[in-house]
Amino acid sequence: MPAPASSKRLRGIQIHRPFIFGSEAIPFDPQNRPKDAPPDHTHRWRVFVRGIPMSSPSSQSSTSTDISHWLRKVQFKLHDTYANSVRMIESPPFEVEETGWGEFEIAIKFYFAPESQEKPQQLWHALKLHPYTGDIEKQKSERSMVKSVCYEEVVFSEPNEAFYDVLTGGSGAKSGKGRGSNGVRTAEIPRKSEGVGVWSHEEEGKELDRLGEAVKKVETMIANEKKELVAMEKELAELERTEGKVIKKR
Ligand code: SLL
Repeated sequence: MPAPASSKRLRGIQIHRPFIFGSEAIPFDPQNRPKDAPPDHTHRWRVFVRGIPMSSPSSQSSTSTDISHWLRKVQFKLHDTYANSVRMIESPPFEVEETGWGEFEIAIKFYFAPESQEKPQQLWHALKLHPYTGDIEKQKSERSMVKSVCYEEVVFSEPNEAFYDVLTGGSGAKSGKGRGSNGVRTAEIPRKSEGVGVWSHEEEGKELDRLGEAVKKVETMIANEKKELVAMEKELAELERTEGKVIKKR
């Protein structure tokens, strides 16, 4: 018989666990509409809650860290125009796939592992079907996927002992992980990832490298845009000098 979960709260301890949530949507190809979709529907979309993506070096595919040891189930509340608008997803992947015609706010409710004795928490996601950033016309004409994804962290303040073991042990809590090399409890995430889907300092480092690269890329893009703007302003000034100022008609 399992030992009763300890409900003693661990004073002064806070544990953060990262995750991402959001949506992906793709317009139907008018030549090849899904047969089961109602005639007024225009897009296929998916809303999801996942662990942090980890790119695996051996393949192009990306897995995500396991969050199912602390996240027991997720409820997605869709717009009332949907049949059975409340969708409870009891196991990973925590996602709902649908077709539709309109954008709306989705309430996402997190139910934590029962050991936690934590109340459910809710957040909102605005489903995006239409491109809203970058080259909008190009994305429309290419019928590109529209993604809207946010990073978040859930903070467990003073978790009880049983939940602490679950949080720090990942999916292998029963095998006694979640303790430091000296066998003492630790709220730290592990240094290296043992196995797939485990968030670690190593993975965090890789994510920071990826973010650093992305920042560099954006900085280069901004610098190029600035250069282009200066050149255009110069050209405009030259035109104004030779042709006179443009007077806007009302
Ligand atoms: C809008 N306020 O006007 C929003 C409402 C509703 C979205 C969006 C289809 C549901 C169904 C659907 O896309 N609802 O017919 O099953 O944009």
